[in-house]
Amino acid sequence: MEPKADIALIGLAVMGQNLILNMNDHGFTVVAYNRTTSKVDDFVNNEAKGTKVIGAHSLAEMVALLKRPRRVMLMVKAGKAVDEFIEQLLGVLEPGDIIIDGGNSLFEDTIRRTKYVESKGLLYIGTGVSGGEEGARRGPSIMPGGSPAAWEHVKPIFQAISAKVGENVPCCDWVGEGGAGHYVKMTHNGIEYGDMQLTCEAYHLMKDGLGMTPDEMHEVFKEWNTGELDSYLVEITRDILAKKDDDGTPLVDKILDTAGQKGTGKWTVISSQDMGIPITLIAEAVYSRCVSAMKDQRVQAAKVFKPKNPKFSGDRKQWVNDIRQALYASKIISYTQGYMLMRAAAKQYGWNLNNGGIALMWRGGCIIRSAFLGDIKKAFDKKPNLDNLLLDPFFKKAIKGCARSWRKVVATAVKKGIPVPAFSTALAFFDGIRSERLPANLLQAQRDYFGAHTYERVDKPRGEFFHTNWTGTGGRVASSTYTV
Ligand code: 2AM
Repeated sequence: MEPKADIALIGLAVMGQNLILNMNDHGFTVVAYNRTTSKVDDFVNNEAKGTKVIGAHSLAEMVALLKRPRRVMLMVKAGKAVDEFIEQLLGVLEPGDIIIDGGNSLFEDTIRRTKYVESKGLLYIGTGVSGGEEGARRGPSIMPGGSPAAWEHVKPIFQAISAKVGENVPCCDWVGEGGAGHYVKMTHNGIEYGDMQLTCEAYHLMKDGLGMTPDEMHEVFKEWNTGELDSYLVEITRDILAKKDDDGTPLVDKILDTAGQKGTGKWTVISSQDMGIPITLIAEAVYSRCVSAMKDQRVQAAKVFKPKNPKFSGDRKQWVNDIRQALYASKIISYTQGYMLMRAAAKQYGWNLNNGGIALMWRGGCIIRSAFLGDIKKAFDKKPNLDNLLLDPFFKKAIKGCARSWRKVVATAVKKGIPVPAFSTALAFFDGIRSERLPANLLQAQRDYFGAHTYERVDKPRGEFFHTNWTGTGGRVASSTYTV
């Protein structure tokens, strides 16, 4: 039989199934395969009934159905399963064929796999796919990286099935070489942690500081969703706050306040530590989930240290406006930090990152989709290698406009004892990054004092290192300098 299928997809869990149906909707012929082959029949006879989807019961059968170069996409559990399938596929595919991993793989695995698959003469793509089940079915954000030569072969399929913004612009573009796609997806998840924490802090301030009800806060988020905070997360927060339990009371009040996490936020923070990049807001968001999980300890400590009066005084409408601006300013800081991280990773791993394209890929389809990302895209369109998002004229003006409210909200929350780790770390970062001189001169002196780590001087060229015998009793030998 003449090979007629455009792509094969392995892994028939819900994301895989939905991507197949999405591809089918866009006119592509897809071969479906799964380790447990009974799921192939289940899928073809149920969800995929009446479509052009072809079920395969072995990898050999699957490969024989594919047009060249063959495109095989894995949507299996991250980790061992991906390596095992790559090994099996190398046995049935040919040079020039393309293996795509669309799972939530760690970028370091993707770097390794790209090199390995390329060493066998095939091409590899590791791609982030964001948007959950619904996104996969109707249009996800897709962030592919790997072997650049593979892009032209998957581009028509990926861009057809991806989310669209504006005048049919796909939320999918080439991200960069090696593990770039999965790195950008990981950073997306980290930023998602940050955005969620920021909305939670705004909610906390309104709830405890202003004594607002979920219905009142529903109205606030509804209004916020029409302005510069227009985003999927603000939209779902609006809807969550309106949802009633069976007894007619707000469901949100009945939900236990301990957050879970799957690990991609943690990966982002670990990578930032390796790279020496301060993504303080994402780190606080990850740690805030950890604090939330310490419910028993919190209950104990609350008995001893309960704040006396968390209520803010003054005009409630004005406060809500101040909180909105504090949230917006903090969000700008979070994305500034996220882009700093991706920039450092690109340098470290030799990726030619498509900065504006990343904003566009996140603009629709994924959890952090927002109008705000349109403004980030514009900033990178103007200056593709923008060092620091804060220095873009639009964001410079936005931050300056929010500064007063931002400080007022953080200062009052601190005074009243309402925790705002993300709002306040964002402000601390802002004050740090705009300080021409920080107290690290003293820190260097301390390091030199106890460890002979040396220091540079303001009155000498950079790169010249000095050591002082601070006590008159130490030796003249300095330890070697290093930077993280
Ligand atoms: P299964 O249906 O045979 O379990 C999500 O779990 C998807 O990943 C499923 O399609 C599942 O296949 C697949 N998967 C998980 N672990 C796997 C492994 N070790 N080898 C092959 N496929 C695996």
